[in-house]
Amino acid sequence: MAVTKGKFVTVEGGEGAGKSSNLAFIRDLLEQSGLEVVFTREPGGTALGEDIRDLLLGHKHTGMARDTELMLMFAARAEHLARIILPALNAGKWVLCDRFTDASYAYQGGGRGIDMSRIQALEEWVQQGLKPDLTLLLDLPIETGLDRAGQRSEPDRFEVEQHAFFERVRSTYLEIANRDNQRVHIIDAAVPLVQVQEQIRAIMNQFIQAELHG
Ligand code: Z5A
Repeated sequence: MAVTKGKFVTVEGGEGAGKSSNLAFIRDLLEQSGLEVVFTREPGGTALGEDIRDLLLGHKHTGMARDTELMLMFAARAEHLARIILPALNAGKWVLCDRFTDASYAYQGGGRGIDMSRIQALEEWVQQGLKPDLTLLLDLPIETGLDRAGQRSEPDRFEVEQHAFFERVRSTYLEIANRDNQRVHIIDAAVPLVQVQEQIRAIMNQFIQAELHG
């Protein structure tokens, strides 16, 4: 499964980090370089995955067991890989995904306290070696992110969590970035959008140049 042609780019971050605000910008950068981009998200990205997303983010199953939550994330991911991500990569397209498995480590591992080795076992089973080629982690203090997110619609099943949950999510993301610093780039997302996009542009241009021109 790990043999692919296109490149796999993911964007991660906590609440209100600005993923939605920056994904279109990243997509434009890729397309301006002449790349064919498949833009998708997790949980979701397929018809079945979007149904699972509704179960995960909605309030119908408040109190869902944490193992159920983790396995639903990976069930949606298995479908997403089989139907969207792998066919696109194998066809030479680039895939730009709003969240992926780092979020399972951050939210289900860090946030909910599931043993990381159990998440790793699912990752190996479902992904069989496939990992993103590049990940942008939009990082900012919890308070700033919650203030920004609070100005939007109804909170989902994750957004109603307590401050300590989001601190654990953030520190797990930062641990991943420090451990896997070739793949994961930390973006300071607390600054104005134009400055966030300057950081993103620098990393994306360097990555695209390296991939296209060696
Ligand atoms: N999840 C999980 O637990 N495990 C997994 O494996 C996966 C996911 C894959 C999916 O939600 C949820 O699933 C997520 C983790 C969990 N938890 N939650 N919640 P999502 O990713 O779809 O939703 P989200 O995290 O809430 O992201 P979002 O809705 O896309 O928000 P955002 O991207 O973080 O922020 P935004 O909408 O771009 O910006 C928020 C506001 O801030 C907005 O008004 C912007 O105009 C403003 N903004 C953005 N940037 C700036 C700057 N730089 N300055 C000032 N204001 C700004």
